[in-house]
Amino acid sequence: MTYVEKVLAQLKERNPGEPEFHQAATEILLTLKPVIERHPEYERAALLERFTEPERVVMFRVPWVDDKGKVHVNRGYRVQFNSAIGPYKGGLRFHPSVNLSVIKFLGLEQILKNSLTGLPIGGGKGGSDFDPKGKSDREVMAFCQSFMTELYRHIGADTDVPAGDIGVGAREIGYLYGQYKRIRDEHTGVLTGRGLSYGGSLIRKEATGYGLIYMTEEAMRVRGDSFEGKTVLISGSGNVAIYACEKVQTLGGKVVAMYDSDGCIYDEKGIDLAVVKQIKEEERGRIKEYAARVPGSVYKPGCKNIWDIPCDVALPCATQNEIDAESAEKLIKNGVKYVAEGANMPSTLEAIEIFRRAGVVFLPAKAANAGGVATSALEMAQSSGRMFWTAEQVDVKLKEIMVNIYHNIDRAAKDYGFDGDYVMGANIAGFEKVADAMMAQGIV
Ligand code: NDP
Ligand code: 2IT
Repeated sequence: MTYVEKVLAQLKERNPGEPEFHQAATEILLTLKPVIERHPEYERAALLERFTEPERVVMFRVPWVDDKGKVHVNRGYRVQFNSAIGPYKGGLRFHPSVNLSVIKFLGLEQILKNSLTGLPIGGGKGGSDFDPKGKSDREVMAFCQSFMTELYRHIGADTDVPAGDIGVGAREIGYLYGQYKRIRDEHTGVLTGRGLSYGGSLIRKEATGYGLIYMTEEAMRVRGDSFEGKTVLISGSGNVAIYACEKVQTLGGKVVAMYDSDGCIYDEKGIDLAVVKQIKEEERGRIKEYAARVPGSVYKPGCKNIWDIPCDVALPCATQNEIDAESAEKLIKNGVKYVAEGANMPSTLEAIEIFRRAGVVFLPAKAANAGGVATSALEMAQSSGRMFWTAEQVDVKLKEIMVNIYHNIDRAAKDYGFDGDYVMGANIAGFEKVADAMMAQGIV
């Protein structure tokens, strides 16, 4: 058994019942074999054992009272995974499917993603099994205040800086920040994705979606290709999906389908994004409404069949494991050329293998969706400097970062003899910097 296989087997044994964490660790560790072969000193320093063991895991009770006076108890998490290259940084997810396995897979991915941005941020992730859907603003506020009443003691602008993820947007960040400030009595960059009136950065809201498209555009450009005239599928209809759609449309692509967890809309003429924004951002409604408002569009209950629709570009922007082997086969049969992951781990290990064998240009999440956290780091820089950059300044930096990441993962893949394999490239390029920093800092 090689060192990598031994660490992976131990990880599965030590962390039973955590399938998402096993999946992310398997994908990452197996691609690191050639790096380990070049660096035998890593095994002597138990580097992979340390890399896959979170520095700290916090789990806590979050009690809150609903509008009818009923008391609820949710579970809160913060996994502070790796601080070798900077303070822990990563989002908070509020969704009923959240458990320790989900937060650990997201945290592990975040370490390498944050390294790829080239900015000084370590990896962390947190969240709760609380479901903000269908709750009143007061209920969401009550939950956020209770959540922060425990979380505040573990975070700080130079220690750990949470942000949004599924179910955590501007409203939740506002309530969380308000409670942090009230307890600590200080204004700091302790959360990113803040509103513009209290320290947020321009373009943070758009950054993950825009960044995804900037990287895909670069992968197209080097192949003499572009978004012009391309048919695009985007899963989800949340923050990442909406701003990916916006950028695709400005580059001349046609987005024909989006979804939420109830069902999928198909609009042959191209999605009218203003209608989607109105429904999702203003009304917090369901995507089904779109078909009622836009003549010629159709709604299909159940969201998985989005991948049956023929397209040139597929952009999964909802959640983990939304593209399985069957969906990957369908996409390939229908001629997909590019798959770029806006969501975290949206493709199963089998689906990735199918894309790889078919020669699809596959841009993995930790590279393709790094624009969000990169812009969070730009928000941290603005907070520390007590100043703001213009939207154009932030957007230029974001684009530069995404283009750089593309070339770094391309170079790392080539360097190790895996030309065009961006899963290898992203894991290797992300890991090299973290490994170097961990080795330099001794056994900690
Ligand atoms: P939002 O909460 O804004 O939107 C999530 C979207 O995905 C909604 O349309 C939601 O539908 C759908 N969705 C969520 N869970 C499921 C599910 N189990 N099955 C089907 N659909 C689902 O989240 P974001 O747009 O912020 O996040 C989307 C993805 O992007 C996540 O994987 C996140 O980790 C990743 N990401 C986000 C970043 C950010 O900056 N926000 C940065 C990098 C990655 P419904 O409303 O019905 O639940
Ligand atoms: O998955 C992610 O990178 C995010 N949810 C964004 C994290 C951040 O700190 O901006």
